[in-house]
Amino acid sequence: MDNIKAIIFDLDGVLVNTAKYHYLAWKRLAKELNIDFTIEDNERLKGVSRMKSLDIILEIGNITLDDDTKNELAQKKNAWYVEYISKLTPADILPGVIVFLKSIKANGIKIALGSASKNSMLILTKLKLKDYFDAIIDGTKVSKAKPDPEVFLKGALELNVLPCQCIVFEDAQAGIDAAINGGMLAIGIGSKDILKKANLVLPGFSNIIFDNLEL
Ligand code: B16
Ligand code: MG
Repeated sequence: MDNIKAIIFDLDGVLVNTAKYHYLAWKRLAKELNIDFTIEDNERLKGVSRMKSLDIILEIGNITLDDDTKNELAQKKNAWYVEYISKLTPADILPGVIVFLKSIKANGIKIALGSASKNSMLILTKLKLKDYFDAIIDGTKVSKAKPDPEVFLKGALELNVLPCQCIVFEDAQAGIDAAINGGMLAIGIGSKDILKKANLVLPGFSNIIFDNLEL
């Protein structure tokens, strides 16, 4: 742990549970398209880009559409999603996150965001979390989706640290793969059964401080 200089956080599913709002908005769209989209299907969308998520839903419904129609549908889903997350407040930050962020800062470790979401800025603003971050890399700044390591490597570069000096916190297998592909340590937030390749898996940040992390 002595060589660790930065921590990079995924957003959805790690700092805040926005997955439920993604689900509500995709479910609404699926209903309009007469596709039966379940909460189990929603697991496949975690950490995946907006367009790839739509592709998965269309695949479930066995529907093929042209790019213009797909763009329209993705925009429609996003408008609903933005409406849902407009109600987010700091009370929606997941338990233990603030204490953990403060313990990182107290150790002189830098903090970055590495999220696929193009709505990251809006979410961080609503949660009043922006000031904790020394670098924010999100879906508006990357061209390659996780498991490509681009989002995390850009974070390391912006913080001026080496990938091997970074720990990534992720809730999606694609994100764990991205961290490992980038030569970083990966800590999963969630279940060991799903996040099999992570160096460590924690159920969440309750009672976790940087000083007590054992890797
Ligand atoms: P948006 P993360 C990801 O965020 C979500 O997990 C994923 O479900 C979503 O489709 C993706 O962001 C794109 O989000 O439509 O807001 O651009 O987990 O990488 O923080
Ligand atoms: Mg996530």
